[in-house]
Amino acid sequence: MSRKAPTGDFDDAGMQVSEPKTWAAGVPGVTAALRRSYEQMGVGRTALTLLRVNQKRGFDCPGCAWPEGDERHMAEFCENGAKAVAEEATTRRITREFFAAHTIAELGERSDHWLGQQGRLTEPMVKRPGTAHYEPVSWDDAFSLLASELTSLGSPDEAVFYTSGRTSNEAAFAYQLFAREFGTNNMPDCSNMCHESSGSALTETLGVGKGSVMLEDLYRADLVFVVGQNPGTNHPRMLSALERAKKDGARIIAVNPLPEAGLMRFKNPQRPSGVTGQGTALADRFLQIRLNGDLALFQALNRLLLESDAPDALDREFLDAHTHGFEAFEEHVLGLDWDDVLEATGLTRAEIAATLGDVLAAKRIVVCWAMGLTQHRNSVPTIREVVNFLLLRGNVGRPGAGVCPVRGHSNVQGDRTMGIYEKPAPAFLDALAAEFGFEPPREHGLDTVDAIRAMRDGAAKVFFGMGGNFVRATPDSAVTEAALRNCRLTAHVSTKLNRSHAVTGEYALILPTLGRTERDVQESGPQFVSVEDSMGMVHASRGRLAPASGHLLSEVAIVCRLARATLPASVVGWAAMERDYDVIRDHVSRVVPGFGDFNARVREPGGFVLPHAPRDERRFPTATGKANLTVNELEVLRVPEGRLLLQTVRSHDQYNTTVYGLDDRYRGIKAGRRVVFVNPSDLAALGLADGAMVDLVSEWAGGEERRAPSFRIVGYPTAPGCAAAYFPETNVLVPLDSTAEISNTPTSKSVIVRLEPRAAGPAAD
Ligand SMILES: Nc1nc2c(c(=O)[nH]1)N[C@H]1C(S)=C(S)[C@@H](COP(=O)(O)OP(=O)(O)OC[C@H]3O[C@@H](n4cnc5c(=O)[nH]c(N)nc54)[C@H](O)[C@@H]3O)O[C@H]1N2
Ligand SMILES: Nc1nc2c(c(=O)[nH]1)N[C@H]1C(S)=C(S)[C@@H](COP(=O)(O)OP(=O)(O)OC[C@H]3O[C@@H](n4cnc5c(=O)[nH]c(N)nc54)[C@H](O)[C@@H]3O)O[C@H]1N2
Ligand SMILES: [Mo]
Repeated sequence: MSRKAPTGDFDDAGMQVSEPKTWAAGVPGVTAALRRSYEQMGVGRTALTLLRVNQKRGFDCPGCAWPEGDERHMAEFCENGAKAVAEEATTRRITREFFAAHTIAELGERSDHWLGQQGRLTEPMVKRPGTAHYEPVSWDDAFSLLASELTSLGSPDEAVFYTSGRTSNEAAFAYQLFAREFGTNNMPDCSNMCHESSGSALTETLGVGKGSVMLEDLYRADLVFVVGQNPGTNHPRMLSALERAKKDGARIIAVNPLPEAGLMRFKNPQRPSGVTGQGTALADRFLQIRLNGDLALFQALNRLLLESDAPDALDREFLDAHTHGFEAFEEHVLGLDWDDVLEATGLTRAEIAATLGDVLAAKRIVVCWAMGLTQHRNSVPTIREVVNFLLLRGNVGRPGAGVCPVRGHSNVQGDRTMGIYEKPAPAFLDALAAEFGFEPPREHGLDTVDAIRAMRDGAAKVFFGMGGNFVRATPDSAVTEAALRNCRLTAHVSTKLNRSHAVTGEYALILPTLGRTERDVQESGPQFVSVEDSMGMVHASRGRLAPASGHLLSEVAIVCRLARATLPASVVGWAAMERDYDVIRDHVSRVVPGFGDFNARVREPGGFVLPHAPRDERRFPTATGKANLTVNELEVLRVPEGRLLLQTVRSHDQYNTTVYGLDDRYRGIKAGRRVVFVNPSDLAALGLADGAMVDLVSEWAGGEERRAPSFRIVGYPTAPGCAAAYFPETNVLVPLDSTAEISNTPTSKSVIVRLEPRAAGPAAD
């Protein structure tokens, strides 16, 4: 079952391990960012590009979805945003000679890092049946191939249209329109592996699957929880917001198995004191929780709130007027077993009681979270319990308080708003039908995990990826790769080369596209696109750099031409949409609520904010018409003797499957990625030594095992019983069928593993 890992993944020969850092950003961050930028694009282009990131007339940073706020610094970027930009604005190029020199099989043996380092894709390429190489193909021939494969399917549901979250609103709207006119809702996206659990929990409880706070709310909060999130690496600009919140009097509680540097102390590189001084201590309280302990923690806090005799422990008025389900919730939570709580969280009762003290002292509370909460089997119940916690004290729908799921990809939230969803709401489909005059399919489509199953089983035969790196981002690498190879055609719209291009169907296409940083000129003139950040702000993004090659098409142009080739009798004006993106925005303004007058409002500096009923008017568009308090069973995740609970995380030098470099500065790792972080007390108990080489073997129901070979143990202050290693190298350990209840998100943060000592050194298996 387990395919050999690519030999290129084992480039750790010079690895060095040192003490983890206790603070984030500051001068080393700026230096690291500039070094990468100079390497990739030279000094002049670096200055030109970085000055335009996130400016009101510049482009949206392709890094993360954290909002920009109204006052912008000269350089509104962070170290990792700069790396994301450099990765795209690089001056390195992949030409047809490159593909002639490397077989596809050979590319499949290279590491993610090596593939990304080759530079930007420059022209469309095809792989035909029985050939070992990609060859150049004209755009027209590429679209004809796609059209003929799509139209010869037995049913439109045999096609899968994946989206990664960098796609603009305009491209996303056109793309889902094409898929639905073609006849399918098979639109899996990266969100299925990311914040799907947040969307599911928030829609059920509050009626809107998005965050309910704006930046100003963070500044006004008295207490901010940062749960299951590593902002120092993944949302560095959030640290400035936390710093400001603190300056205005907020306390910060970090809940994490790892003492992440960015949560502990922050040196703001955009202020003189950040360059020279000690920086700001961020977390006032660090709850070093066990993996998957958060449901227990929040339920325990809820029990303590219910039992508290502080007069204002509960916001009775709010609960009476705006919530549903209090009695059942109260009865359930009062039965919570304290032994279970202590076992699940690994915290002491005193720590939880002290946290309650912070909570009772805070009038306004915000809870922020990311992948540490969303990628477990019980993620949806966990996030519902967080909502219970906020509702008890009326912390939703007023200034300084609310839910803050911090999104990943820079437009993942906007893509959903534009209809990239395998389970579209009937109202959305009605609006599409009314606007365009065709009947969209009503049956739900395939999400990411179900799409893999369908391709594996031969029920889906064409895979089309709008961005992303499907085979590396998904779990169970061997199964996913086999699923893709089982397809008749695999096609990827991409800026950079990645492993998915090397795992092909009978036919395969690489369709190279413009990035955010580049000028997009169509027949009617220069175009801009728009994105929605994590807080529901929509704004324009304009690239200024010359495109990486004269052969690139924008994502919008690719969709429109694909649609014209595939649907000759289409009722949609594809040519007009390609010519002028205002035409797309006019359609959006009539289909998607909150986008009225889109073309005018998106041209305002800074853009506009989308309506959010719970936040704006304490209106909860749920099934009950109120905010729902929910009953969530606590099942303690028990790890068998001699095993550890492993989470798969990002290093400081990667963007998901794009590996910028081999360092993880804050965690003290240099020049290597095959490391597993383990608490020294567990090492002692397991009889293993820091520095030893082990295989990670995951164990699943029915005796199934999966192996990731050759990891170096790093003794590290993670919570006892818990371990951490980087994704995507460890995706092989997560079975396709191990997913979260309701959201179907792979359980990338709870993998039971044993560490098996290796006899010799790091040779590939
Ligand atoms: N530079 C950079 N920026 C990025 C990305 C990137 O790869 N690189 N990726 C983008 C994307 S798509 C996303 S979704 C975000 C991801 O942003 P994060 O969610 O910050 O990313 P992870 O590395 O998965 O980190 C998970 C964090 O949760 C903690 N954690 C894990 N399990 C648990 C748990 O059970 N309970 C608690 N309380 N904590 C837990 C981990 O220790 C870690 O600190 O970042 C976005 N921004
Ligand atoms: N084990 C484990 N697995 C995980 C996670 C985890 O924490 N652990 N995290 C999950 C999460 S949160 C996410 S979001 C997914 C990410 O899944 P994806 O979004 O599929 O993966 P990325 O690595 O972000 O995609 C990188 C590729 O996108 C392309 N690209 C970059 N910019 C553009 C652009 O502007 N346009 C187009 N068309 N293409 C572009 C480049 O070719 C690049 O190689 O991975 C998930 N997988
Ligand atoms: Mo994500």
